Amino acid sequence: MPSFDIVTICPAMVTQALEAGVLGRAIANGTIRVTVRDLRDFTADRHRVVDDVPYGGGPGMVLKPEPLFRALDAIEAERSGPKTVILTSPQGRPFTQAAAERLSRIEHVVVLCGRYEGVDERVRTRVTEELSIGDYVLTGGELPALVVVDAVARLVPGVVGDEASIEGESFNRGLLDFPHYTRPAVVDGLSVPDVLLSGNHAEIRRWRKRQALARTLERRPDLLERAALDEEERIILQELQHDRLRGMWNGRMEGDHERD
Ligand code: 4GX
Repeated sequence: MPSFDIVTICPAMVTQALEAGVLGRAIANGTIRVTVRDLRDFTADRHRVVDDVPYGGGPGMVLKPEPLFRALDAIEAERSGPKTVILTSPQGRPFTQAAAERLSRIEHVVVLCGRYEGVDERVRTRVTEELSIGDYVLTGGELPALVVVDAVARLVPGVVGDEASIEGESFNRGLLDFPHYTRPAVVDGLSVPDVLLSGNHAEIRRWRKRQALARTLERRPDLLERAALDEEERIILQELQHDRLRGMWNGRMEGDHERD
């Protein structure tokens, strides 16, 4: 069974989040196992101090190395086999769906939640990968740890009810998702696109492909460089790029007209 250890100075925040929703159910029924460890339990002093001032001066505090080393020693003593130890930080490599898929094939993953200005640099000797969930600054590594565990756990067979929803989904093919609709067919004067009511499944498939490609081209053109497109998708993409160029050209010509 895949299992995770999360080491944090804020175990309540992590535990609470894990009790709810799809992950909560997967943990309750034993599909995955998550152990939340309080970093303060691995301190040796009366005040359970986990942080200290930075050598060289400067603002803020740094997580002390010994409690993190002792926590990792305790986790390693409980298990054999290779250790995957993740540190979440803005300095990490981007956490992507590809990374989630790789991690979902690993038996046991340890996630260290950083706090304050970060962790003593020597802790990185025990870290196998440093991951960032995005280019913004949070107050701690707990939310990133939960993001990583959530994205990885949902790929474990049995965690998400419908396996087909993982297979067909956005990012699986490296593209953004197509638009979804449900009943009623009209709401507040807004209709569902006719094609989705047509019952023509070949047309519906093509429409969805075009929508997914158009959105990706518009919002995340960077994804198209690595997307795995089939022949039909390559043709649709060429059409969309052609339409886009023509739109820009026509826009310029209208502008010229207005200036006359
Ligand atoms: N994606 N943060 C970590 C403290 C810290 C700093 C350096 C270790 C090294 C973040 C993110 C993120 C804020 C979590 C700083 N820990 N983590 N924390 N974005 O912003 O992963």
